[in-house]
Amino acid sequence: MTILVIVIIVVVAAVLVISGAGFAIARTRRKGRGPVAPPPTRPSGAPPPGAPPGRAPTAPAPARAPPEAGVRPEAPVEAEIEAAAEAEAAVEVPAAPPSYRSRLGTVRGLFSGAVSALRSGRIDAETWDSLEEALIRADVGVATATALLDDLRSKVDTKEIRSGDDLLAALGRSIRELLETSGSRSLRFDGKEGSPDIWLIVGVNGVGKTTTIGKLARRQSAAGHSVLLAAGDTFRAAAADQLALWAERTGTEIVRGAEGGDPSAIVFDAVQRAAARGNDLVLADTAGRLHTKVNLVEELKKIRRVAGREPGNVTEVLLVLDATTGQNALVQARQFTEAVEVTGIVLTKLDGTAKGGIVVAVQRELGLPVKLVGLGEGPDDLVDFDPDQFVDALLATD
Ligand SMILES: Nc1nc2c(ncn2[C@@H]2O[C@H](COP(=O)(O)OP(=O)(O)O)[C@@H](O)[C@H]2O)c(=O)[nH]1
Ligand SMILES: [Mg+2]
Repeated sequence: MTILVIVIIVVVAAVLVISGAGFAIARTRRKGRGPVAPPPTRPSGAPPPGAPPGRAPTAPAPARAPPEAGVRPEAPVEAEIEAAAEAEAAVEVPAAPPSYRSRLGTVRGLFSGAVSALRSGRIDAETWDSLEEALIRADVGVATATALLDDLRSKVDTKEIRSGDDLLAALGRSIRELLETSGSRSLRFDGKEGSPDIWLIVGVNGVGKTTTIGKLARRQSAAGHSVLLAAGDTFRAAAADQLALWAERTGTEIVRGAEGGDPSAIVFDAVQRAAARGNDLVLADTAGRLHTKVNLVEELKKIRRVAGREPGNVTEVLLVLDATTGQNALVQARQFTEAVEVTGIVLTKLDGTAKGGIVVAVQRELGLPVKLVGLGEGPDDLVDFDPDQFVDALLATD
């Protein structure tokens, strides 16, 4: 009898232990965060506000970081599992860059009707209309769209182009040609001893300057640079706070000053400090107040002058343009290029806009290379502009 009771107790205890372990494993798996990260290589960061959930890898929250908006408080058990997972994967590993095809959905939608018609072999008045409408709505520019289609029409008339597929291929080649640039698309970095490279980031409010600096800080740090951020937008305190958050996330240092302070002084301090401490790259944020245009122009000129003083070496002045603003971006660009010699364009928000054709207009009308494009709000969503991938994504049917 006693033996029977002991056996029953042992069996019940075993069942409880096994089911408890199974439950814990199931919970851990449910919370799984994708593939196991390779060994840590660099400091970590948390996802930025607005980053799609689950896209950015988790990292320990920086001591000063405020709670992320929209993050659900964890239950105690989940918090424990989370803490264990975070201790394991102590640093964030940059995610693979997003593909053009996956992020250009909106502008691709404009072309899908014409592209499907051409793939099925149709070249009729409706196809031409549909192509023209897509090009114009995508903000390629009316004159450019008309010239492009006139050229293709004449090739169809002379039977140089015979099938829908050939026309599609010719269209792709023509758009690709429009994207040719005499300027280099690579970001210039001289890396002279004791003379930090400075990349100035300019553009109107809200286009994505600060976010681009955060993304660049991450990219360039990952590429082995020692990056220092200069909070040159002193117009609002929040602007420097936003940059400070990116500095924490990307493990970079920041030089900031008081709200309303002189941005040139901050950039100057940043360059001095970078030279003294061996940072090889300074990314300088600026304010973009178009409504005080005269001041802006003078301020930018001064920042550019001061940044270029010994030991500073300004190697890029990147103008950030928001693709969703379409042709307005060109107007802004002209105002900025009057003030400073811009070396390249960063076109942000190409994801989620039907105006991706602005990339053609920007390059043709400004004669400046589009160097980088923003394909999302996350820290890894800044990619080199690749015309082949862009055209391929635009005219793909899959
Ligand atoms: N979808 C998308 N949003 C972006 C991109 N770049 C910046 N943003 C968002 O645009 C808004 C303004 O960016 P911010 O960097 O503050 O602009 P700034 O005023 O020029 O410094 C923020 O909500 C960013 O998350 C991008 O490439 N794609
Ligand atoms: Mg900003």
